[in-house]
Amino acid sequence: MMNIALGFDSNFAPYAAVTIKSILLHNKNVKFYIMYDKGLKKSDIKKIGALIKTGDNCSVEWVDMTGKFEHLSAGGWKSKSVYFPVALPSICPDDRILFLDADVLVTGNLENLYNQNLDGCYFAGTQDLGLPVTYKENLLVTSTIYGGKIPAQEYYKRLFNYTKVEDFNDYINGGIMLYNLKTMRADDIENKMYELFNKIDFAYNEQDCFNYIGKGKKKVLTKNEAILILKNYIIDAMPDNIKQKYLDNLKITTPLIVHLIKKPWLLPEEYVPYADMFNEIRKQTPYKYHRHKKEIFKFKMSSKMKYLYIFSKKIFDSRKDINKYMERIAK
Ligand SMILES: [Mn+2]
Repeated sequence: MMNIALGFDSNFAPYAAVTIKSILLHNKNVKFYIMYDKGLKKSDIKKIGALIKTGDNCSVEWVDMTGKFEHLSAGGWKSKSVYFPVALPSICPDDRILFLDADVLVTGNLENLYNQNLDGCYFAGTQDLGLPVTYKENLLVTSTIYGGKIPAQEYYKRLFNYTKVEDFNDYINGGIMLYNLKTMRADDIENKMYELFNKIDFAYNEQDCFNYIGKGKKKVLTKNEAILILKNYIIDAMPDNIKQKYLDNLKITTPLIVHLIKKPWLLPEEYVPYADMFNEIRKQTPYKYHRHKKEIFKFKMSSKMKYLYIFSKKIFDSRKDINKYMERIAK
């Protein structure tokens, strides 16, 4: 049996359904832990619950997180849902759980990944190839402990003692994380993280906090296990060695887990790797007719200033588009 956790609201339910369906297509005996609060409608709970029931020996535990993080003093703009994964050690009594963002696709059987050796580690995850860009470009990040906006290099120097891009080699992206709950509980990581949140306003929320507390106790997944799909402006600004890593990741035919940080439903006019897979799986969910408003093309009709709305049928996924994309980002 595998435990898999997700947390989302009604805005993300249609995409979470794709993540869940992608898991069900290749895996059986999964227990889902779905964390939610008042942002998730009953109708979505019903739909997602019914979808999970179609899986082979799969079940779901709905975990109501309402009010759970009232004692945490995160910046007012932050949704409390950023803390959902932090609470997993006290939610799931087993030794491990796989947390996935609701913008993730699973392409195969997760058992080997799930059961890998995690001795001495709190968690395993994929390297975040976006943060080295933020660091190299010295972009402003927000952390109120340092008076609001602060250049990334100064923030990571003060907090993490990072001094170069290579220090991010084991900086894990929070969207795909395999937790060693046993070790985390033994070291009381959950409560230590709550204490940290009250002391430090992390720029990248729980992701920064996990990396901070997990120093020396993180395992980086291989590119066959998990990759990220990043936005074009991040790829364009990548240092050469990071860009090479990213391009190598894209050459993997079927990484087991794909995190769509560049979301096909927000950029229907652009080529997004794995968009065709996303669209295929979406057809098999209760949300098959749901479209984000950005997926609806708007055409101006003649001079009468009327608008014609047409559902976008095509997400650019031909070989030609892939080649064009690879050429463009390789520049
Ligand atoms: Mn994500």
